[in-house]
Amino acid sequence: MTVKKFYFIISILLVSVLLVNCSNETEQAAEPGLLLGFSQIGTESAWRIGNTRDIEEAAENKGINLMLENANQKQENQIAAIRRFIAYQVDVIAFSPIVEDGWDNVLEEAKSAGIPVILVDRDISTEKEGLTSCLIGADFYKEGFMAGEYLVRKADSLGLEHVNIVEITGTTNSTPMRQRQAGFMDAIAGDERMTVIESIDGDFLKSRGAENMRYLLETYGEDIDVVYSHNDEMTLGALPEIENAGFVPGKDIIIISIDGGQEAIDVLKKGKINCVVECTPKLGKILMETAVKLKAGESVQAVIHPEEQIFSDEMDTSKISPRGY
Ligand code: GZL
Repeated sequence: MTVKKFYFIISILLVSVLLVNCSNETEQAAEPGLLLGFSQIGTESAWRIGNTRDIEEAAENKGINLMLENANQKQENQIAAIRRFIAYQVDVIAFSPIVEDGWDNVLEEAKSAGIPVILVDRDISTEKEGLTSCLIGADFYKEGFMAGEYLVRKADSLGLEHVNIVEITGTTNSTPMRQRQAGFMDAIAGDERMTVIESIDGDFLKSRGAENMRYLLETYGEDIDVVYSHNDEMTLGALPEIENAGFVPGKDIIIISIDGGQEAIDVLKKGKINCVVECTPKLGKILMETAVKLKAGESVQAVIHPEEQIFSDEMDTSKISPRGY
């Protein structure tokens, strides 16, 4: 074999190895990104807006194609969106159910289409097995329990003998409403000083928080010792009503709230709210990681709860770092 022929054969071999590598790389690059359909409840609160933003950022960071639909607080819009995701044959469906009931039919359709479903933030109530793969969201019962435990400590520190509580709840039949109420009631159950004089649905909305607080002040006036509000929006709606009625929130009336958004934390720092239980909206990263695992056919945890804390007038609130929502 001449030297010339030897080098020719070597160069052919080198070029073919390079071509094989390139084709593998293009196959890897051509691997289609995951398509995730997400039905979001709406834009009812700073928490919800922060949650949407976090999910969008996490999808972008992970290279996941996100089809996000806003249901404007209507369950029928969420059901229609899930049906569109099925028709579009997305890889994974995720949604935050505005209420717990009424999902069986559409989730049976997703199951029949072989599309895994992730619950984000809130849960569903169903007798059927295997409709969803995972719930990623807060332990709302624990949030309510922490709020109740704070009130017991506050009553002790103030030497209160009777504590009249009004509760402004979130959307009736939603998971956060049901469990924040259950946790709070369980935490105060053994304490004879505590009386819940009325619970009223504020639907997590600022306007309803104000409206409900006006009614409660007109009805019970100075008999109100505590407002337990299921989210910051309703709390922020209630505060001006309390002041308009001549009471000092945080002093004349103990104010307990949940979410932990920046606006409520700023009011906590001014002493007009006494306690804010954190409910983080930052679920995007774990959602994307879970969606990738499900698309790959891997098993995932059935329930994933983020770590959460409590902010209150028991601590140096000046040290609370920026909240990001
Ligand atoms: C809680 C979430 C609730 C927030 C509200 O995870 O479902 O819905 O507490 C939001 O602010 O409207």
